[in-house]
Amino acid sequence: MLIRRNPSWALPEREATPEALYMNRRAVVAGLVAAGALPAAASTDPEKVARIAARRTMDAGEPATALADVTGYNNFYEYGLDKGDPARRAGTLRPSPWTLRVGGLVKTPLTLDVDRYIARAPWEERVYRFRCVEGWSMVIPWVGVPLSSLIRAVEPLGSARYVAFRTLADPAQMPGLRAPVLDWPYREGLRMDEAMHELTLLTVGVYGRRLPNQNGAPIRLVVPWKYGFKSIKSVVAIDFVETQPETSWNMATPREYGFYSNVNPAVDHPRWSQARERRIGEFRRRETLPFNGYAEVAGLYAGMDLKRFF
Ligand SMILES: Nc1nc2c(c(=O)[nH]1)N[C@H]1C(S)=C(S)[C@@H](COP(=O)(O)O)O[C@H]1N2
Ligand SMILES: [Mo]
Repeated sequence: MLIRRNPSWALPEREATPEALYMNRRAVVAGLVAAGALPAAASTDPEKVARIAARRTMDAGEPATALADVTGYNNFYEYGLDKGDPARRAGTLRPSPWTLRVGGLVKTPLTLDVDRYIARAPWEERVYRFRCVEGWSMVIPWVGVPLSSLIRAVEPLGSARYVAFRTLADPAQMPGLRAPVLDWPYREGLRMDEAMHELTLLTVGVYGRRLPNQNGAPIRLVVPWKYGFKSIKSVVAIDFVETQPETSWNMATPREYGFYSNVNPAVDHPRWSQARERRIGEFRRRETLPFNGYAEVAGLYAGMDLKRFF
């Protein structure tokens, strides 16, 4: 059992019970449902996806975005470029069975059967703010575990300085691969200390259920202080490497999308300001906060020029 510090974002123990209502439905209650005893996700309809027992460990301090928006307004270019395409088209993704390979510069490479992993891990519910580089944002109750737990299990070598992530690239399951919008497979990366940060979440669920396909079933990354495109979906490979890995958006438009892509209202996108954002469900735009409000990560970048390493 992990002994937890009490960082700013942690819930006091007395609030860790689900007083929260999601829309009109009750939050998932820890222990109510035996995770793993349920059928796997294979749906774009969030209501048809199996529940996961999770303990809420973190609250964003503001209401979650409506389920219909979280699962209906998506970026998942493997299914098209329109926000509604993933919900309409990702039914062809087969998230079960799913194998995630973790390797590279590690002592103990690992091949995960994701269904079994979901049945076994001590899942946490964390309500994070989520800011897309396009200027919209949401508040999303994810179900996941710190990626650090998986990293520790594979015992990275001292030479491992970055972590590279890769999405499935199967044209039979992903019609969008026919269009050369990005250099498929979708790839992302983090520096080792970013990957080890307690906020970096290896995510298998949303709103107390397994991820609907359009949200990156069956397993994805969520890095809440970075622009949304760093939160890579439907991951099949995680590799520990020595040098900064190539990442899809950076390869496509290096002037617009840096490797770090920390949310930063002071660094504009070349084609628009990043000073403000539209929270989906609200009308007025609100100010964007440095690191999306997760100031505790600032130490990761001490001494770095964040305009240069954008
Ligand atoms: N494989 C893959 N991962 C991806 C994307 C994508 O197109 N393909 N889009 C990214 C972008 S731009 C965003 S904003 C988030 C959206 O996540 P959501 O649909 O669950 O809100 O996924 C990110 N992960
Ligand atoms: Mo995004």
